[in-house]
Amino acid sequence: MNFALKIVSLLAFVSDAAPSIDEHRQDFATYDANKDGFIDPSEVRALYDGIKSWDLSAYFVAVDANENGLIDLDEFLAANEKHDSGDLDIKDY
Ligand SMILES: [Ca+2]
Ligand SMILES: [Ca+2]
Repeated sequence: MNFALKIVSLLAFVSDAAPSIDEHRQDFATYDANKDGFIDPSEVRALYDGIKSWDLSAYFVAVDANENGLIDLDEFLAANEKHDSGDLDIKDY
């Protein structure tokens, strides 16, 4: 699986139709295992067992807009919005 496909699977579990904001909020809640309002690298790692460290880093570089090492709901929704419009700018490592 190449990196771009991994990002797609990280950003949307199923996306036959463009998911609604509510669905993205539910996805966020699923990712945020400890419900502290942020997705941290260990939570992504827990969901995607075996994800490579550099893929994980690249995901955070792409989504963590304020570079604090955590993904908040706004960042998650913004990334999903870009993803849904086919516009997410991620380098293909
Ligand atoms: Ca969390
Ligand atoms: Ca952040």
